[in-house]
Amino acid sequence: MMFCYQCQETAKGTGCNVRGVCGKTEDVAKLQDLLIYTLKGIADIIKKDKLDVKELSEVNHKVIESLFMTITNVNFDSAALEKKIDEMISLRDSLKSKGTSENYHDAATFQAGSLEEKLKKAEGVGVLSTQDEDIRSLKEMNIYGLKGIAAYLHHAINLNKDSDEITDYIYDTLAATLDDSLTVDDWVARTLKTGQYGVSVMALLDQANTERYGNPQISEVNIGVRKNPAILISGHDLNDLEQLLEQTKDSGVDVYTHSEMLPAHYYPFFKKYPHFVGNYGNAWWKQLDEFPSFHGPILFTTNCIVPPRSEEVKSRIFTTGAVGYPGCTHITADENGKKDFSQVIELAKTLDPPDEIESGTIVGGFAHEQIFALADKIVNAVKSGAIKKFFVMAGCDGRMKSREYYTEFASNLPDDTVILTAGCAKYRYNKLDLGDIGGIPRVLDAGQCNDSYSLAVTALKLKEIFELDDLNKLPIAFNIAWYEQKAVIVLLALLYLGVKNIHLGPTLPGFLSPNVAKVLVENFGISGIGTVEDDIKLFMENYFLK
Ligand code: SF4
Ligand code: SF3
Repeated sequence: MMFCYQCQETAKGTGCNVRGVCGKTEDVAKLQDLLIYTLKGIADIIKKDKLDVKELSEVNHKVIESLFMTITNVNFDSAALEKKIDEMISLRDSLKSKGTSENYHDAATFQAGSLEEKLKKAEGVGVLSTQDEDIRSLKEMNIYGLKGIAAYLHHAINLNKDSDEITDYIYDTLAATLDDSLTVDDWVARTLKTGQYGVSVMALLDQANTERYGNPQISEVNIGVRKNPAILISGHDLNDLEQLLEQTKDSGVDVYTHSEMLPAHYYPFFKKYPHFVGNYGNAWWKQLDEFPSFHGPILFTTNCIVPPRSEEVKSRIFTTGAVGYPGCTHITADENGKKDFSQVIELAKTLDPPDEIESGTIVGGFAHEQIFALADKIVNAVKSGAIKKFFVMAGCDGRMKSREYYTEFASNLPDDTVILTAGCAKYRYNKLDLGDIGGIPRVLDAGQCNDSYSLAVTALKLKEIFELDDLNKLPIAFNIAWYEQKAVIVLLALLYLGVKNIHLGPTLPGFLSPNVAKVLVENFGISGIGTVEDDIKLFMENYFLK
C-alpha cells in the first residue's frame, strides 16, 4: 500500500493510499519514499563522518534536485525516479567509502536491486514507518519544509547562488529523521528552525533573481494572444525562461507564461524580448482546459504538472529539471547548465497559434523595492484611514470547490482594504475588478510563491515605519491558501518571523496530528477558514491604531 499525505488535496483529508488524487501511481509514490530514504542515508553518512558539505557540491546539488522531484505535481515518471534512486545509492556508497563510521543507519547501507525489490523496500520506509503519530506529523512537516527549501535553492543554484549553510541544514534535518531519540519538543524547536532556513533560502533566491533580472516593477501583462505559433512555459525557473527566450529570438515563435511563470513579466530583464507576449490562462489546475486551445508546445520547468487527458496534449508537453512525465520528452542541461530547446521550437513552428481565451491586461510587480518606492503613499493612506487593512493572501491555488471561498472573500472585502498576494493563489482574485485606493491597486501581486518573502520584507518595513515592537500590531491579516510543500515552507517561515493568527485553508494539513495542530493553535493562533462573512468580520474587528 502507498501512503502520502503531503498536499492539501490528500484523499479524505487524511492520506492517499490507493492512488494519489494528484494522479501519482502507487509505484511512483513508493519510489519517492525510497528516494527520500536514500537521501536520509546520505545525510547519515555526512553527519556521522563529519564530512564538509563545501567539498560535496555535486552530491549536494543532486540531493536538492532529488528532494524537488518528490514535491507534489513535479514528477510522475517511475523510470526517472528509479534511475535517480540508483544514482543516489551509488553516490551514497562512494561517500561511505571515504568515511570512518562503523555505525551507519540502514538508510546508508541498504541495496536497492530490481524495481520489485525497490518497491518492497519502500513499503517499510515510508511515512507510516514512524509509529508515534505526533513525531510522524512533525517529522513529515519538516521534510515537506525541506522539499520547499530544496526547490527554492535549486532555482538559486541555477543562477549561481548557492549556500552551504542551507545545504548543511537540509542534511542535519534529514539525518535527524533517523534519530528515534528525538522528542516532540525537539521536533517543535526544529520546525521553527526549518522556518528560519525558509526565510534564508527565499532571501537567497530573491537576491539571485533580482541581481540577474532586476527588481520587479509595476507591469501590465497582456492576457490576450497574437497570431504567431507559440510556446507556453510553466513553473518557477527563471533561468530556463531566459534560455528559452534567447533561443526563440527572431524565430517567429512567441513565448507565453502559464500559472507561476506569470511574474517573470515584472522583471525589467525580460521586457527586452518583443516575442515574450503575455500570460495565457490561469493557475496550474486549469491546464486541462487551457492546454488544448493553446496548440503549441508546453515546457514545464517545475510543478505543477497535471496528467494530461489526451495524447495530443501529451505530445506537446516537454519537461526539464526535476519535472518528469512518462512519455513526454525531457530536456537535460549540459555540464554548463545550458539547455537545448531546439526541438520545442521546431515543433512550435509546425503548430497553430493559440486560440484567444481572454483579452486585456492584468497588473503586478509589487515586490519589495516597488513597494518601498510607493511607501510614502501607502503610509499616508494608512494614516489617513483610506487603507484600513492589508490582507496577505499568498500561497497556492487548487481544484477543490471550497477554494471559491477565496474569490468570494476578495470580492467581499471592504473597499478600504488591500490584498497582498504571491504564488498561484492570486488567480482566484487577480482578474476581479477591485479598483484602487488613491492610485494603489487593491490587489498587489509580489510574484511567485517564493516572493512571499517580499511580503514579509514589506511587513517588517511597515513595522519599522510605524515604530511598532511587534509585527502582529500591524494592520495586516494573513489568510493563506496552501496546496503543496513550498507553501509549507512559506508558512513555517512566517511562523519563524513571529506572525500570529494565520488562517490556513481551504483545509488544514492532513499531516497535522491532533496534538500537533493543538500546538500550532495554542502557540501561533493558527486556524482554518470559516464562512466568508464571519472571517471578514473577525479580521476587520482586530484593527490596530484604534
Ligand atoms: Fe495524495 Fe497529494 Fe500525495 Fe498526491 S501529493 S498522493 S494528492 S497527498
Ligand atoms: Fe502553485 Fe503548484 Fe503552490 Fe508556487 S504552481 S505556488 S501550487
